[in-house]
Amino acid sequence: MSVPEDHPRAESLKVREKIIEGMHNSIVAEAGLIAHGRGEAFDYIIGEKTPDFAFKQQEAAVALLLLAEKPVISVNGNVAALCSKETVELAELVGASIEINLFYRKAEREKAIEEVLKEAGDIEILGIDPTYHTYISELSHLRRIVDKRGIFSADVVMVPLEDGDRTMALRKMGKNVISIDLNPLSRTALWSNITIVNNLIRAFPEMIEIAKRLRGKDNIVLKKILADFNNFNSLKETLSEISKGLNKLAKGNLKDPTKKLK
Ligand code: PTJ
Repeated sequence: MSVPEDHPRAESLKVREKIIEGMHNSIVAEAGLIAHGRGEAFDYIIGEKTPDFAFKQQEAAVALLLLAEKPVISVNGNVAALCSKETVELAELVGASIEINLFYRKAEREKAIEEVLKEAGDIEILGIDPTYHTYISELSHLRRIVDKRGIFSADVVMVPLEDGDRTMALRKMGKNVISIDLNPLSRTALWSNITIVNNLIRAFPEMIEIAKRLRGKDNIVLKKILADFNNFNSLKETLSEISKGLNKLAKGNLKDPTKKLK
């Protein structure tokens, strides 16, 4: 469907269309539509723009990616449909590998996601060649299949838009996990080393700009950014800022649009 430009929620509808198109092209799982809707609800609450707390989370995440010896960005259907170009650009800037890792794993989806990533840039895509498959023993579902050259041997794994048990398993394997999740209360959010509470459609381009700024910096500068960051405190700050915003609305900032009718 083409979205009317004068629709008050045109931008949000365009993103929805990308997800729906992704589902028809086998990139997005059916459940990915539900996940997207959950994300939309949280995004509404943070005002559909990047809050200050998310800028700090994004900066810490980029510092960790730049300091990593073997960073990997894990891609699923929603990420591929919304941010394939940005995923490739960020990976190139921070020297990360890209690995496809799906909950609803099907060869057809892997192929479609690989194609869209390859269109975005000439980069090797891990996770789909069975020669290199190994398993995360803690997991019983299909996300357990990982690439020996990628997630399995990585020191830092970025998991935008994730279901929580893999994050827990990766942490138990000693890996550092960066997640992007609009729900600050999810298991993914609570178990990550760095949780970015932002929409990935804003987080990725902003992280690209941060990576360009931090790339040439000394490791001491990057380590200082990380030392100043604590994920649990950051999540508490996130919840506090969200509550403050809602309280302000409740106490008078919410404008009654129907007043125009009187
Ligand atoms: O592509 P697959 O097969 O790997 O399947 C992926 C899905 C999305 C189906 C799977 O990972 C899943 O079920 O995820 P959940 O458990 O629904 O979690 C998704 C989380 O991402 C929720 O907390 C949402 O609030 C959040 N979310 C959704 N859209 C966005 C988002 N966070 C950031 N940006 C978004 N655009």
